[in-house]
Amino acid sequence: MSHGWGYGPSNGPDKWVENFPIADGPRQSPVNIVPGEAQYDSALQALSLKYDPSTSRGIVNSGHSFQVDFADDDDSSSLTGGPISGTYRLRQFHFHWGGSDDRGSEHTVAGTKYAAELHLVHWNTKYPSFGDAASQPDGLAVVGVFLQVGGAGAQLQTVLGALDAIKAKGQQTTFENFDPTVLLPGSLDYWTYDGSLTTPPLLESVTWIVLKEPISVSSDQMSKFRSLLFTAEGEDASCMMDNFRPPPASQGSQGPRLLP
Ligand code: SG7
Ligand code: ZN
Repeated sequence: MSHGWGYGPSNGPDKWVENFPIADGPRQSPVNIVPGEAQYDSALQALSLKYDPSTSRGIVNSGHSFQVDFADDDDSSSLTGGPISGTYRLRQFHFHWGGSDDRGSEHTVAGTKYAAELHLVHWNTKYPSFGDAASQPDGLAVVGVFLQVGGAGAQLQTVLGALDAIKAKGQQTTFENFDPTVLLPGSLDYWTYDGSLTTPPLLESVTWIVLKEPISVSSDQMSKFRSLLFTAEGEDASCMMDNFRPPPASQGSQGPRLLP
């Protein structure tokens, strides 16, 4: 993995352990969620997501995905309730997707892969900054939303419309007045477990909150995701796709606790 991590045969998920030994750690993500094995926890609260559109700032091609960044200097876009204590601020959202519609999500549900997965990344305000929180066991909370191929998602189109301006790695543009609430499904029912970042450095700092209900995306919209490039301007173009870490092939009996 001499040229940095990625999603190819020489630097992809199977190789990450060489530079990031925590890849074999006890609370790694993603996982295959087996609904029948999840345990109901009556103590869990409803999720409360309150987002202020005035906090959206910009959209950037990171070379691994693209993300929409938010101002996080106050609590105006934040997550409370659900499995977490205190307040977690929205930092960014991004997606993972496949090279075809039959794969792309990181979490799977009873082995089922979705075409893509949206991640809304929040950090615990008991720490001074996102950077400090990212290495704490209760530092981050990521809400995962599956994208299922069907009718076009009208709200998703606002995001996809910005991608022409950030085709290459490192490109960015402003993305203002966007409320990510519009990307959520009707029901906020969720599964939760303690896990990790799904990319290097794979830090075991994430409370995962995976929504049960998927949102809809058309096959045409999925093609738009794949028009992005992993590569910078001037390099040999490589289309951004299959930028997901799959769950482990077999999940040991020490697997995560899943709660509905
Ligand atoms: C994506 O997923 C990016 C990363 C993110 C990573 O590659 O959005 O964000 C940045 C700033 O590069 O890493 C620390 C972090 O948020 C992993 O996030 S994930 O576990 O939710 N998939
Ligand atoms: Zn992610």
